[in-house]
Amino acid sequence: MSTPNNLEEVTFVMVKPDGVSRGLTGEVILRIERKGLKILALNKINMARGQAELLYLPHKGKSFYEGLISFITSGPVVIMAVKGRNAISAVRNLIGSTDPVIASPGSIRGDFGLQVQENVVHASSSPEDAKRELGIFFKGLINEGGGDS
Ligand code: RTP
Ligand code: MG
Repeated sequence: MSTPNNLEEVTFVMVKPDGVSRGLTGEVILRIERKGLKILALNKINMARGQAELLYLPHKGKSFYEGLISFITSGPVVIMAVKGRNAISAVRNLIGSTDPVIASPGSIRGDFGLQVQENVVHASSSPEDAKRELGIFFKGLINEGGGDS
């Protein structure tokens, strides 16, 4: 986890198919907004396999990669661009550790998950990842300045 540095950042957040089908989209949005972060853009999509492969390119070749691609394309997801002070670290703290069993109670995964793959939410883990991931799903938003209200 990087040290807070007072940067205004935009991060990519997604409610995964398990979170959407369980009706947890509102809960995730509530926690993001309650924290003081702003949702710049939001969309409900069925992720194409090509988009999933781009999103999870850093995991290509890992044992869980194929299962992850199948899972993430198995049903609708809700994608968001989220802005605020140190938004990347702030959202990672809100969502908790990858494995919901280990994730702290009070975090989204800690409160709502039990499976490492079906762990409710995704969020970018570094400025480089945020830029890359936003570029896949919200092309133009950053360079155009985004809607800031
Ligand atoms: P995410 O990218 O979804 O926000 O999650 P993360 O950074 O906490 O975890 P990451 O290491 O990037 O892994 C991406 C997603 O792959 C699934 N996974 N399964 N079976 C496994 O051991 C395993 N490890 C990871 C999870 O859905 C994880 O969120
Ligand atoms: Mg990750």
